[in-house]
Amino acid sequence: MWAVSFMVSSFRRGKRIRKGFIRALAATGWALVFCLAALRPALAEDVIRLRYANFPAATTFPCVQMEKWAEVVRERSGGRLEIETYPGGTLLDARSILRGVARGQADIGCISLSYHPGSFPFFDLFGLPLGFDSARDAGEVAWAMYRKYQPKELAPYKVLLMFTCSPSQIMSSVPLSSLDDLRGLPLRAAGSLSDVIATVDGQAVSMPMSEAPEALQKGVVKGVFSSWDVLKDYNFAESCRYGLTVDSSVYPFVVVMNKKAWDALPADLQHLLDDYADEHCRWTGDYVDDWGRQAVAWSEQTYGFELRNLPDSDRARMAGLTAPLLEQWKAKAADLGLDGQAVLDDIFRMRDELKAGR
Ligand code: 3IO
Repeated sequence: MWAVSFMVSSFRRGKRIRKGFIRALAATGWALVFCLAALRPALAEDVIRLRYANFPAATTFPCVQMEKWAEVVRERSGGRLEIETYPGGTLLDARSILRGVARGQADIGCISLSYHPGSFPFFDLFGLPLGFDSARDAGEVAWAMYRKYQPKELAPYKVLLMFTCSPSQIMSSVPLSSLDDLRGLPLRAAGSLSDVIATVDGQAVSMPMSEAPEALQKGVVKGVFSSWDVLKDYNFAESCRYGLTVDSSVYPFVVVMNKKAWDALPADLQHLLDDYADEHCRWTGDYVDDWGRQAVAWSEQTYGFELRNLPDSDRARMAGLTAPLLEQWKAKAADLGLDGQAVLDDIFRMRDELKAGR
């Protein structure tokens, strides 16, 4: 009998101990939940996920800046903004990103404005020869002009960023040393930069950069008119063993966001993105300028890439031949109700201030 009563009492004591243990466990659990809530990145439902579409290969500068931006906004938002990046046309390709962002197939998209002839009459100007010697300066001025003139062509979007590539050069599978060597040479370009090639009697073949590797491989083009970074990032130096430094125009880029997606963001996150924009545009310009120089050195070492400089007399000739493109742009600006010369004066003033500051 005594044995049975002992067993019952110890069973009750055990039950009490077990109850206490469960309570302590629950309390610790709740404490943990509160701690995690205080230490955002927190509960999954707080995180806003945005889809960011990009067209060129992941190695290229437009995608490098995308990853950098995603990382910075995740950090600065304490994990509340999560950017899902889609490089290399994995969500939308070069020709469909702009429409895709407007329709909400992507929240954010990186656009090379030159791929949309006629759609960006104001920013067509930034693909013409404006005398910039770096992406850093060209991008800073483009971004400043966007904010000052707020061109209607970008009104359907929230513009997050603006930057450009470095001044365009010619990389080719045939040796080049003068402007005359460009006559009839099929070169990959786009938008205003195709107009530049046409004025020097080259044969511009317009296509997005993402289609250039195949065109080069098939021999549809004999070279590329763009900045040096692609020699390495697309391995163009393998087929383009010759470079001609012409220091021509830049390709302007814009990073746009779907307006509804933007309006749905909490105000503090909107401010976070706006506050970071200047710094990021400058970072991108510096990155591509520096990377382009490294790409030339790499191409020389890896493929014996040969670099020549367009002679001064040809540079002057090229400037003369392309000058009418600026006049044509001014005429189009007048149709938009803009004083084109005033815009150009603004650009040149800011360009020279930046040059003087260096
Ligand atoms: C460019 C575009 C995609 C990837 C790398 C790049 N480097 C320079 C450019 C500019 C250009 O040629 C273009 O088509 O936007």
